[in-house]
Amino acid sequence: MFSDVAAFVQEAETPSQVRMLTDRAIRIAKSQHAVSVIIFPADLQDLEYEEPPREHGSVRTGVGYSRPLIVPRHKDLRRAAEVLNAGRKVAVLIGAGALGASKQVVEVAEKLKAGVAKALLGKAALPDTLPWVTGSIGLLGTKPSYDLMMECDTLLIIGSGFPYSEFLPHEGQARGVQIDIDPSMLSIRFPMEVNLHGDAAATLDALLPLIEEKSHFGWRDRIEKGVRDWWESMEQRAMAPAHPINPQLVAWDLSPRLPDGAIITSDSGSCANWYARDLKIRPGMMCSLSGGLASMGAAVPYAIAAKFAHPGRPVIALVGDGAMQMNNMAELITVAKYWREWSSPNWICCVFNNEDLNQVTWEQRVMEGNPKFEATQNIPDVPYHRFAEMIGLKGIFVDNPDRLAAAGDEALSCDRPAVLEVKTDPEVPPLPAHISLEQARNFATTLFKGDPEQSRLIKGTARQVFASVLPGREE
Ligand SMILES: Cc1ncc(C[n+]2csc(CCOP(=O)(O)OP(=O)(O)O)c2C)c(N)n1
Ligand SMILES: [Mg+2]
Repeated sequence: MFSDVAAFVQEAETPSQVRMLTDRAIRIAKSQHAVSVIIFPADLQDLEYEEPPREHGSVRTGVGYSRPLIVPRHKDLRRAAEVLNAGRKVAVLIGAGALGASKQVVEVAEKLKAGVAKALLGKAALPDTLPWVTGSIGLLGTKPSYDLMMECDTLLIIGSGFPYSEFLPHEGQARGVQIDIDPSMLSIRFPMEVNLHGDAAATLDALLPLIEEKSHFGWRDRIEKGVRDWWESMEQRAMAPAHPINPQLVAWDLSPRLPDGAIITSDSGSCANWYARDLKIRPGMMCSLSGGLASMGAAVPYAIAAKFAHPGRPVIALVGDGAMQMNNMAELITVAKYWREWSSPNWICCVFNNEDLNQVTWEQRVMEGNPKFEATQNIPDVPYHRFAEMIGLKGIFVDNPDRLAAAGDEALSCDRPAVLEVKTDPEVPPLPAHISLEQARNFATTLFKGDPEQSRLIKGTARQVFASVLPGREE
């Protein structure tokens, strides 16, 4: 069960193995940034501990691990600098590997007059308040990130394994440099000219003196205009009327309300789109979600872990109702058990109650051209806020957009953890900024195949879908 996700999985069979298993598990977990699993059978737990004997077939182990600083050789840094210095339209893509290198990424982007797009796990690596940060990339990404990649002549990837090639430049369009601490990730997403195996911050520190400051601003100006236009269209999308509440409005409205130092987690589902696109991260905030596996059910456990690691900071989990029913509701009981131990009680679970497994409903509409299949997609309407009250947390319910801001403020200033349940509209499409024409055609086909929500879809938010593929038409 664990082998898919763990770098080390072993079961202890005798007490004398335990020392070796523990020492190895910890060193592997720390050195490989990976999960280690040791299984202790119940009968072994009843036995006395024994040191391993010094004899054939037995091993003794020691403790300790210090991370090395891995920096590429000077000649390779020079090759990378040559590529970056020659570029006139540089795009940077950052991922989780850039989380400790924000300062260096800003410096390199400023020198190169580049735009920076962020893979989902790198969302907190740079704030969205910088005018040349184009936001998320990919299916959950933004139009300026897409344009950045389509129009650049040079691509610098820092600490990201973002895999979707249709969102990266065409081969031959851009020259590439990549920095990654894991050499097995180099040049596997785009054919790179220079592959740098190294720690992101240390490698950029070594590279920066070799980078020439660019003096032409045309590319940068275009990026910044694209970013400004994008945020405007995000605001319009969030303000579009919906039944009853537009889910984009929830994330849009939350952004300026987020306290400094807030930690945000998201579940997998349509809210991951709003988290990726609408939520504006400021300096000092942290955020995450299940990025590699895109597994439902992570938001509340992640938010609990965040609160144990940083009990004084406000923590907010964004969760779909399907993910609540799957496991996150039960995890609220964990919150009820522990919250009094936290130095600040600010912990919020924001539930998007749309009575639908909405992300998949839309995937089936857009990717497959299938209408909503109600038997699998509809889910029961559960009073999540009342469940919260039942177990001693605060429960807040809002189904009127005019009440949303006040409800958010109430949740953020509460004297205990709160469940903020928002009744959201399942017919707002969580679609990429640039859906392909084929996807749009598939979507149009569903309308003729008898989607149960057909008439509302046609009248309502479908305009948002087509606006992104019909040139010159903004919703
Ligand atoms: C464990 C797991 N099961 C299934 C999926 C596929 N999946 C992704 S999103 C989603 C629906 C999520 O529904 P909900 O939590 O209600 O959020 P919504 O999309 O409605 O906002 C499903 C089934 C997954 N990612 N992980
Ligand atoms: Mg849902």
